[in-house]
Amino acid sequence: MTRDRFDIRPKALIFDVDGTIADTERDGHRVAFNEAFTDLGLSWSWSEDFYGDLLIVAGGKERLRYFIQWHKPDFPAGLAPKSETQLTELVHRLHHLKNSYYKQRIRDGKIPLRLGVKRLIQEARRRGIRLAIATTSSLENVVALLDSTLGAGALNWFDVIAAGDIVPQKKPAPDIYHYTLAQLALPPAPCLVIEDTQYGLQAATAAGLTTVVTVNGYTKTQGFSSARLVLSHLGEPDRPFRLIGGDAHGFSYVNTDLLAAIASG
Ligand code: XBP
Repeated sequence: MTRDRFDIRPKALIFDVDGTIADTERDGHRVAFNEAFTDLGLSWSWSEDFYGDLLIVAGGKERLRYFIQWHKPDFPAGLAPKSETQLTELVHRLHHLKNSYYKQRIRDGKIPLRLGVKRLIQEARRRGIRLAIATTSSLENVVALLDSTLGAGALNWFDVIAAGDIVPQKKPAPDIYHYTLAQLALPPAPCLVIEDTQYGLQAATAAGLTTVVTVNGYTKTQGFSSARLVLSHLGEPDRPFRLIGGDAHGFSYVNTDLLAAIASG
């Protein structure tokens, strides 16, 4: 497939973070939450499978609050919150601790980028496609991940890093994508999104964006009917993706030519 066949190059590529750029949910946030629980003397431990169930709630603080309110875990004497204010304080304390452990894991190199992510980001830069991030995750975590996986200075490759509590409603609400488009000063049509979850796809689609989904262990059974393309991962020249849905235009890994083909409709 040659480049000249598709002349509409996307103007911006917007990446989700958790599960899309790296498997941060299973290997990062989950493990770090467990470390935070132990630190505070809580006997709670989230298994890989159970964490998958908790992912029904987007946002680390929101997920933790949901767990405490709905799963009613045991508390050691004196630590059980007695009011909404105390619950909020506990959630913030645990989340803060979790983020410290999470960033340490990132700095220790325990969470690599997913296949093809670095190559695609570098190629997009060379071809003048603008880069952005749109995530539910906290800004500090995103910064740590980009810094340690792409190298110091990589933050500057991204025109927009839209993260966490910057918008009123997290995914599946489209707020974070509306915000990202406003910051890019672009309409949705010339932009493409890479996502990994149904919530992320819902958010991007509601903002009018065309989306490629790369599934992971937690999301492979979710429905992605509004995605343009559904893949096992972005792939590499010697490690083709598995096509799950959509038209891959004969490509075996995602590069800017495939993105141009998608942007051309
Ligand atoms: C990511 C999330 C986040 C992370 C942790 O969603 O749901 O909650 O699990 O984030 P997405 P915190 O990939 O769709 O952006 O930094 O809030 O703990």
